This record gives sequence, C-alpha cells and structure tokens, in this order.
Amino acid sequence: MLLYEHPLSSYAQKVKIALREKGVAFTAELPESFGTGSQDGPFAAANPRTEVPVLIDGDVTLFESTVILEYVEDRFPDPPLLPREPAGRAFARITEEVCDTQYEAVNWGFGEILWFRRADGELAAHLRAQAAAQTRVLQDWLTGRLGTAEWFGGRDFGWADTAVAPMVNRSVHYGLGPEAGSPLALWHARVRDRPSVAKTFAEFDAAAAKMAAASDLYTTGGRRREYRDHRLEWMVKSGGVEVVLAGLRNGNIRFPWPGGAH
Ligand SMILES: N[C@@H](CCC(=O)N[C@@H](CS)C(=O)NCC(=O)O)C(=O)O
Repeated sequence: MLLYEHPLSSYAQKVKIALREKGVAFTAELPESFGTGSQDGPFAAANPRTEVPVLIDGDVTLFESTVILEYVEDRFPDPPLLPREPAGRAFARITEEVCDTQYEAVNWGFGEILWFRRADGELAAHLRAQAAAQTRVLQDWLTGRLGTAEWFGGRDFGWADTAVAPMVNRSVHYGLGPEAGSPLALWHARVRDRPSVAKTFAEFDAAAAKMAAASDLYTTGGRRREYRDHRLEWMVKSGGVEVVLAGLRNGNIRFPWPGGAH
C-alpha cells in the first residue's frame, strides 16, 4: 500500500495510526508536487484536490481521511477501531468530525502564524490569543466526552482516540496542551505511549523541527498554501481577513480545485 502523506498533517497521522494499530504495512511518501496545487503528475491523478492523505491499495485509490479510515476498517476488521453498538459508533464519528473541522482549523491557524509567519505585531498576538482561547473550548469539550474513561471509546482504544491524538498532540507542541494532571493530559500521556502513536508523533516531531526552513518555500519559493473551508473560515472569523488579502496580493495562497488559482 502506498500512502501519500505529510508527517505534519493531522489527517495523515490519523490514517497512519489506524494502519499501524492494525499492523498493516505501507509505504509513506511525500508527493513531489505537494503544496503547489499542480494538476500534473501522479499525486493530482490520484486526488484532484491535491491534498494528503491519499491511499493506493492495488487498483483502489482513495482520498479524504474519513473515507480512507472507513476503508481500512472494512478491509482490515481486526482489531476493530469502531465500537460494535450503533450509539458508540456514532459517538466516535462525532468526535472525529469536530476534530477534523473545528479543532484542525484552530491548529492550522496557529501554524499559519508560528510557522508561516503570516502576521506580526498586534495582529499576530490577536490571532494567537484567539487560537489559545478556542483550543481551551475544544479541549473542555473533549474532556467532557472522555469523562472518567481510559479512552474516548471507553475501555478500548479506538476510532475517536485515533482522531483526537494528532489534534491534542499538536496543541502540546504549540504550548497549548491541556493542564498538567488533567484527564485530557493523562489521556495524552497514555496515547503517546502506544507504539502506533509514538512512531507517528516521532515523524511529526522530525518534520516540525524543519518547519522554519520549509515555510520559506511559501513566502519566496513559489508554493501556495491552500486556504479552504474550515481553515479559511477560521482565519476570517478570528480577525485575520487581512492575512487572506495579503496572501492573495502576494500570490502565496490558493483555493481548492477546481479553479483554485486566481
Ligand atoms: N478533508 C481532507 C483534508 C485534507 C487536507 O486538507 N490535507 C492538507 C494537509 S493537512 C493538504 O494536503 N493540503 C494541501 C496543501 O496545503 O497544498 C481529509 O480529511 O483528508
């Protein structure tokens, strides 16, 4: 199996944790054209949205991390990540949905300031504060869903843990982790000890250490960050519309396919 991915992508991390939990071998590859939006080459042929993750399993080519996770669960049912009973399955999917949309957007927004230096001075401070406040709201929401259980799935590690892990871990990386000793901090300590997660987080750490150099590709190197749906919404609602306008003026942001170039 081939997985097009980027080690910093929370969506890709979710899929890698699932594959590793199930003991499925795969080759991870960073697409050569990643971040360009180019519609040429094998990556765009596999996913016209030119987003990672993409899973290629023989004749089957899939994109969208949730669809990939569902395929992996169907194709390799043991050990299962989704609980058996309908309410538990729906609960896990809601946790994943909020992580993939709201939580991921906050993390992305913080990264636009920290890694991609999209703002400085007062605007940067404002956007960082917005991200910090929203992170707290989301971590409180997750804490409520965890309750007194060991895992988001209850007694067993599962689907929701796979989705939450990259989100909370990235907050920890940003210095916005849950309070020490809190149920969510204790869950994070448990989750990062799992071999599937430890390997995935080690790959994240190695890539994060190189981000200062990589971000120059987007300021001077001709790459364009994709501003889309929840992420674009986050930037606008949090007070960063000027970041979007500057990105358009400077030609270093793009919108999704089709017709994403401007
Ligand atoms: N809804 C998609 C989102 C995937 C996504 O946005 N991936 C980002 C990386 S985290 C990406 O590949 N962006 C393309 C780019 O920045 O050029 C999923 O769940 O797979």
